[in-house]
Amino acid sequence: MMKKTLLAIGGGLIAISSFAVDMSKVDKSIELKDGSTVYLFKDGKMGMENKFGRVESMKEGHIMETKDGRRVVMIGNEVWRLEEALHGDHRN
Ligand SMILES: [Cu+2]
Repeated sequence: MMKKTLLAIGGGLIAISSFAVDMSKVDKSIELKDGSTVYLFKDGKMGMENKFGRVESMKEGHIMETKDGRRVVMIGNEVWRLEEALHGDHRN
């Protein structure tokens, strides 16, 4: 789900997305207990984003706990792919 934030800049209203993930590459995202997010790519591999919105490297096989108490095993460590999915639209 996209959270839209309205910012008043120079008298005009600009809608920005605080969640700029290219969802065409990401199958789903899972919120973790510590506030970070795991993005699951369509090929089953994962990338991690910490609670500050930065892409983080994590060892494959690491067990993470989701917000609702389930366990997720880290598959892959798609740092660069996630970086591109999250921030690729910032580049020209
Ligand atoms: Cu992880």
